Amino acid sequence: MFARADDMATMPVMPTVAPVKAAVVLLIPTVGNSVTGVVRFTQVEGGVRIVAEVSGLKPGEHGFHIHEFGDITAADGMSAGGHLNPGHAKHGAPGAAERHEGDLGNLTADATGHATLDYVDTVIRLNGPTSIIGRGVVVHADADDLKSQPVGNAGKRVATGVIGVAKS
Ligand SMILES: [Cu+2]
Ligand SMILES: [Zn+2]
Repeated sequence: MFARADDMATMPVMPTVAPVKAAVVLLIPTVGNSVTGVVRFTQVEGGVRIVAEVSGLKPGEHGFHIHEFGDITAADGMSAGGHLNPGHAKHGAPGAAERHEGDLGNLTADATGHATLDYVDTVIRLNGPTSIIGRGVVVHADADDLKSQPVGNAGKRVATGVIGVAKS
């Protein structure tokens, strides 16, 4: 929308920011661990596609969440806080009727410690008041049981990263 030229002089200049279409996370191991990876979030029809590639894990399931803070300065990852939960819901599975925004379930590592994940999440948002931008991603030592409160009993944090805006 363009204002008429004679209105422009008195109108405040409103910054325009394009909606976020994609985001990326570089996962960095917490102290004493060697888990690394990349997670991409992309806006698609019906939700946000999550594609994760993680390595250096113990074989088996590992809790995988978006946490409240993009602060990954603590050696043990605890500065990322609890699960992203703007709706004050209970912890649950990604497909559950009630869950935290940040509840992405588990990564499943193969015998070589490599895990991949690719699904479309219908709850998380790249834009708006519950946006995941600037929040943290945490990979845990143990499986998320998808029901224990408040965090699924997933144990220590083996890798953390910050969700940043990506070009695509
Ligand atoms: Cu977590
Ligand atoms: Zn949770």
